[in-house]
Amino acid sequence: MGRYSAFAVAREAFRNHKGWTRAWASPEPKRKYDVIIIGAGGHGLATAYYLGKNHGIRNVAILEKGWLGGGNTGRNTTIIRSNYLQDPSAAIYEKARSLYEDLSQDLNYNVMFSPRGVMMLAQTEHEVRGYKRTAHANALQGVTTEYVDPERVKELCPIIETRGPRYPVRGALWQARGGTARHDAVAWGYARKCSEMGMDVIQKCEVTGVRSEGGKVVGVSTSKGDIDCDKLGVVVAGHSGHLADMAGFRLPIESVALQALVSEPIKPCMDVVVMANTVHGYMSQSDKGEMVIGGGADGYNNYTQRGSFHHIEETVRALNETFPIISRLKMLRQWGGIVDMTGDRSPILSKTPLENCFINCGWGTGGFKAIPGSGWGMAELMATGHSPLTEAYTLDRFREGRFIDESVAAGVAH
Ligand code: FAD
Ligand code: PYC
Repeated sequence: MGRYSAFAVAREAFRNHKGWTRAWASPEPKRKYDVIIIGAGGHGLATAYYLGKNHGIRNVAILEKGWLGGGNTGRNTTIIRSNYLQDPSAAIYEKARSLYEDLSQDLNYNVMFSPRGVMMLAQTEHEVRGYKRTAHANALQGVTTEYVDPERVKELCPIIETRGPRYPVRGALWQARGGTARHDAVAWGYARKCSEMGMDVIQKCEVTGVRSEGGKVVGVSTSKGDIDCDKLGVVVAGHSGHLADMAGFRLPIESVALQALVSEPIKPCMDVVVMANTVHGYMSQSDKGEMVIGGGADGYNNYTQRGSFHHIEETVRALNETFPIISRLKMLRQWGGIVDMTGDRSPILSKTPLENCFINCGWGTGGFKAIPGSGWGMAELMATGHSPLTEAYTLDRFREGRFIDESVAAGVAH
């Protein structure tokens, strides 16, 4: 699927409007559900959707303390790729990428998936070796990527200065079927489908406690009262530590702000996504013409869901050398989200010490791309107790030392 015109987007929004109403109206919670999912971000909503679609479990509530997609899902820079190194990562990220290809049709909602191609620049010898290695690993995993030389980089993205003084471009890892999608639409599309299946998407409903009996979850306390459930899915990204605390266990997660910014809109000048991980910067152009720009995660733990001036300077300065064209652009707005980082930069999709309580977190700086695959696997895990997609991502791996090291692929989080 290619890009959509503004008209097509407006028409789609109009058609979809009727379906939104129920989700936005936030029904009053019932007293008891088969499954409660905490967190109406992409991962929580996708989990609920595939519970209904793939496993016929529809007596489900998704509880959200704010609004639909108001967490990281609506704050990210929408890069979708599956060029990771380790086999379990390739499996879940490629499953997600392939589901994105047909997601608009599946949800009957235009998520504007745009497979425009993603390249990760190699600007040091270390990166050249790392990305060549990833390209070989991807070939074995059935993930289509290639290592390209600087001439091809320039062909794919003419605005790049490949001969930069400090970090010349030595090549890139290129994934032609990677790209972007509209982040809000992903949340809205899943929410509407959940709502159509009879699930309750309840906004402004903060979970304040997890209730258990005999080591087994029985429900949650919320700002709208107590609600019972047979199974609980905790899918709250940067707030995972708090929720785990309520459920009586600890997580190897650190919460950090990740910031991004957009420029004033300019004429189309870049139709691929570029990540420059050595200098900590990445950029793409939105359909409106804004340059969408991001850099590294904050260097200290915090829950500050906002942007900061020093970050603009750091990120834009880093990118200037590779993209001299941005040096005189005006920046329009900036923001931040709280990302949930694990030590090995891989997620956790797992049972927990509390029976029937499951957790999906640790996506850190890179979970938008994973939403459909994560939802698929998490739903299978919650419905059947096992999923091939999630089996490597247990909490136990941190105790047992079975890390899934993705610090190179995570890029902005390394
Ligand atoms: P969220 O969308 O944060 O959803 C969790 C929800 O839980 C929130 O809505 C929150 O309000 C709710 N919640 C929390 N506590 C409670 C409670 N007590 N009760 C009820 N609800 C609660 N990933 C990529 O793949 N590509 C990118 O280009 C990319 N860029 C990024 C850029 C930025 C600036 C940021 C911040 C992130 C980026 N990411 C990217 C990462 C990606 O956004 C996240 O990994 C992903 O969105 C996480 O989704 P989620 O559903 O787990 O979390
Ligand atoms: O995971 O591809 C990614 C990403 C890019 C920017 C932030 N995260």
